Amino acid sequence: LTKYEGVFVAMNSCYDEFGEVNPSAAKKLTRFLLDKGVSGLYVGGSTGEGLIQSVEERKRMLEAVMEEARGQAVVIAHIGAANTRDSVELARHAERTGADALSSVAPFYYRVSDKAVKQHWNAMIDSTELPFIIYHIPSTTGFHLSASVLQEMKQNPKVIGVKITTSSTYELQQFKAVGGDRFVVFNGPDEQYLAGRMMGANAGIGGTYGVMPELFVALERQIRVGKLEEALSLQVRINEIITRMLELPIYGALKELIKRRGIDCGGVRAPLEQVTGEHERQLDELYNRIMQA
Ligand code: SI3
Repeated sequence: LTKYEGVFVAMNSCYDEFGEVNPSAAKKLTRFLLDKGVSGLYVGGSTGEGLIQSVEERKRMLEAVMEEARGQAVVIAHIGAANTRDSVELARHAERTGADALSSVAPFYYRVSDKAVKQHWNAMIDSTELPFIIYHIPSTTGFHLSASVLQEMKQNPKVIGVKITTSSTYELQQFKAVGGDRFVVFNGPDEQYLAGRMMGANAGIGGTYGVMPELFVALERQIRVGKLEEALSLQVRINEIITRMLELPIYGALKELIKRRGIDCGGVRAPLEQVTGEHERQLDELYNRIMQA
C-alpha cells in the first residue's frame, strides 16, 4: 500500500470550445502534473466533474489520462454515480483501462439506509479485481459514514482505504484507528493537508493541488523529513491562496488558473459557475501568488 502515499491530484476534466471532453488537453494536463512529481491522480471526482458527466464522457476522460499516465503514476478512478448500474459499468471500464484503484462516494439525492449504501459499494467492489477506496463527503452526499459501517466495509480485503472530506481531523484519526496500519486514509480538505497527515492520513487527494502541485509536493517532502515548522509556514502560505480562491467560484477558478499555467481545459460545466471578466484581477493576483510562493 506504499504506493498510496503523498500527493494525489483530484484532476479537473478538460473540455473543448463546444464543451466536449478534450482528450488532448487531458493528456497535456496529466503530463504537466506528472512532471511536477505528484504521486498520483484521482480522476472523475468532485473537482473532476464526474458527477455531472455522462458515463461515456467519464470513460473518455479516464482513457485519456491512462494513455499518458500508465506505468508512471497511480491512477484512482472515481466511479461514484447516483445509480449502482452506472457505477458498475464505470468500474469494469476502469479495470480495462489499467487504473490502479476504484473510489466512490455514497449514493446521493435519495436518502437510503446504511444497508443500501453498503450494497451500492459492494456491487462495484464485486465487479472487478481492483482495490476500492471509500470517498466520504457528507456535505454533498448527505450520507454520514459511521465507524461501524467503515469497520464492516473494511472486512473485505479489497477495501484498502477511505478519503475523508470533512474538516474534522478527529474523525480522520478515528477512521485511521478503525482501518489500522494497513489501511490508507486520504486527507480531503487541502487547507488541512499538514494537519491531516499529522493525525494519520497517509496521503491527500485535492483539487487545488492541480494548480499549485509544486507547493504540495514540497509540503509533503518537508513532512517526510520532519521539517514541521517549515511545513507549517508553507501550509499557511498555501491557505492564503486557497482562502482567496474560495472567494471565487472555486471549480471555475481552478480551470482559469490551469489555463494560466499553460493548459486550456475549457470552462466548467453548468450548473457549476464560470469565473467572469470581473474576476480577472483576482485571478492574476492568485496566479502571481502561486508562482511566487
Ligand atoms: O474529488 C475531489 O475533487 C476532491 O478531492 C475533493 C476535495 O476534497 C476538494 N473538496 C471539494 C468539496 O471539492 C478540495 O480539494 C477543496 O476544493 C479544497 O480543499 C478547497 O476547499
